[in-house]
Amino acid sequence: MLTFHNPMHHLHAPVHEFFRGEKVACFETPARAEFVLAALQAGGHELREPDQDAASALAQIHSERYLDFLRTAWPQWIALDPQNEQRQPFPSVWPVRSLRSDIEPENFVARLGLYSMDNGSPLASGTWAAARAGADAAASAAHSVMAGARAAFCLSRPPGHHAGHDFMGGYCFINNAAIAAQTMRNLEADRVAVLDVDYHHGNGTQSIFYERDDVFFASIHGDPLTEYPFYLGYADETGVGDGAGYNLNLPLPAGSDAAAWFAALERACKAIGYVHADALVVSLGLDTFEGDPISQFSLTAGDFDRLGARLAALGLPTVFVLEGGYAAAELGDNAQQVLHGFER
Ligand code: SP5
Ligand code: ZN
Repeated sequence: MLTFHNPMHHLHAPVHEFFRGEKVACFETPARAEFVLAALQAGGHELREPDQDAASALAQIHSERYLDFLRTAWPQWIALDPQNEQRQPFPSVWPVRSLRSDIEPENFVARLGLYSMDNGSPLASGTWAAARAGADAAASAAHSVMAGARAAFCLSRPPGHHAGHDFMGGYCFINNAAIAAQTMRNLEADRVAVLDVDYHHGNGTQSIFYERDDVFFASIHGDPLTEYPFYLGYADETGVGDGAGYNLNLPLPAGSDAAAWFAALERACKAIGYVHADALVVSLGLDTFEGDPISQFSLTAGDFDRLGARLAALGLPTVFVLEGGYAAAELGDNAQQVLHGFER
């Protein structure tokens, strides 16, 4: 499968995050993409660097002030103290209910809170460069499919599906799947379906398209009552306004088996048929894998092949966008299985 890989991804390399008050090593690492790149290279897939500029789709998906913040965040952090080069900024205060989110405070850490949904998405010196190049990779994959390729894979990190119109979160900064869907809309596609199979609900993608009927969003994920992102992803979220009926959440209890997962996939695929989508974006999180260190579904390599085959049967021009998946050493094989199943 034609694969657009992000040559800048390694510039986003934060060292630690927090878990239960302890500093732990980051789960979302450059090695993840390197394992996938090696597996696809070995599998004979055609690898290319991005050849499209995502600027126009970026301006449609994210707010200008959020993008300005993201682009300038690291220099502002260093300006506070040159020693910050060795430190990672984390937000410590958020504009929750009753506080004002229309104010842009001067304090950097306060602004970081304004633009973050959690304290689990550390910034690094090259976060903007890596995420911005990832948007180009997503736009490039979308362009290639609209120009006639059967499918394309956007091999990039950091991932994107938790990032909303004006916030980062869940290791995500720019919503690559939304960039791909918007790029397809800007070309020939009248309605794009985004199918999110990451273990975690794609709250950012859902919220970006929630009032739109030209992008249908469906997600299969761990029940947010117990799983991140907790505050979105419930079955009663079906869209509003023009978007009413164009959002489908299929939460499954943590620990659900492959049979339950594929039953949900069948429902999502049926819905994609009902809405007459003419193009598909797959938010391909591989953290549904049985060996994933932070997730609790139990798909195997063989199940990923089956997933790819089922998606191919939809018969739509398809862009795959890499999202999560933290069993790094197995990530390449699992991605390769999806593409193999799709192309079988
Ligand atoms: C793109 C994506 O998959 N983002 C996931 C963000 C999850 N953030 C919460 C991580 C919590 C880590 N919990 C560690 C549990 C170890 N037993
Ligand atoms: Zn995930």
